[in-house]
Amino acid sequence: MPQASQSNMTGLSSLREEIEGALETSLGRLSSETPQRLQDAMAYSLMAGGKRLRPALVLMACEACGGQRADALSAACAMEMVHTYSLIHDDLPAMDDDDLRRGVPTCHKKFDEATAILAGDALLTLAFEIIASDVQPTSVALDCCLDLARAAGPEGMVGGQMADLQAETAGVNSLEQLEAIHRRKTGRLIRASLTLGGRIAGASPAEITALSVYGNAVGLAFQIADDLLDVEGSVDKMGKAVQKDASHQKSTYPSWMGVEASRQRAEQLVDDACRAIAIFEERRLPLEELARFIIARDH
Ligand code: GRG
Repeated sequence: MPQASQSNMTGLSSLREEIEGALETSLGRLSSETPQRLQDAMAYSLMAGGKRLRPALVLMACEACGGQRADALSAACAMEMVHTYSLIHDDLPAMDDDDLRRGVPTCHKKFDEATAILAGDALLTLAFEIIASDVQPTSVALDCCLDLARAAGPEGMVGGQMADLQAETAGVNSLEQLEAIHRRKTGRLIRASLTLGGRIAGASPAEITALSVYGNAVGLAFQIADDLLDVEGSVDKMGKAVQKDASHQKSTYPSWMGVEASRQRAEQLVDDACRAIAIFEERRLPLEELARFIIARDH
């Protein structure tokens, strides 16, 4: 198995440039009907950097299934827009109340709360507009919209965020409950990134299943890595506050099973993910490398 270090992610680095360009272009499509302040706030958060993992997963899944990357670029941008909306809203005083995100002041700090709420709303809706208008044929666009709505909505990310907020006061009673929250809050969007890429490539049902199994495992591994980085990471590298979980006595993988067992669980999940994509043969390699990067990263 190839080892992913912090620096050998050439695949991800070059995709990142392509994704940044496509994101710029997609914002450039907004007309003067969109108030300038709203455009500025959307662009501020969307273009503030970030690892671009979800759009990279869309593109890699598309290529793993034999599709053309260019056909999946709009869906990749849409996925990053939904992710960025979730970060903007999560940072608001009513939720996590964070001042720093992606190494810069959070959207509501740079602008104001109302503008940040609207910038998040605008990115979420623009994502669906982009898929509906750009993905061909229409039946595939519909499938992509459905996958994304189910992943981001009440049974997915928004539901997971609600459950997470409730758990802050009611507590978490088991590791299974913690996993169920994470599967919805972060896992579903990661899984949808893969199925969107697959659908655009015309993947078979077996290929969509393989991508979903990989997505579930990688999504959970990503969350465990995020919990570990909150314990061991630095503000400089992460571009956001760290050690927030412990100071809020939040249930996390390290708090349930300790740092070493958490790391082992993440490694086991990545192995499971890599096994699931064996059907893609040589074309599985970028996805395999990304899975290993997700738990080796320092930000
Ligand atoms: C507000 C509807 C709503 C949902 C919020 C995703 C989320 C749900 C909250 C973010 C809080 C958080 C720290 C979640 C843990 C995992 C996560 C999503 C981290 C941020 O994603 P990265 O590391 O960020 O991919 P970049 O900046 O690299 O894109």
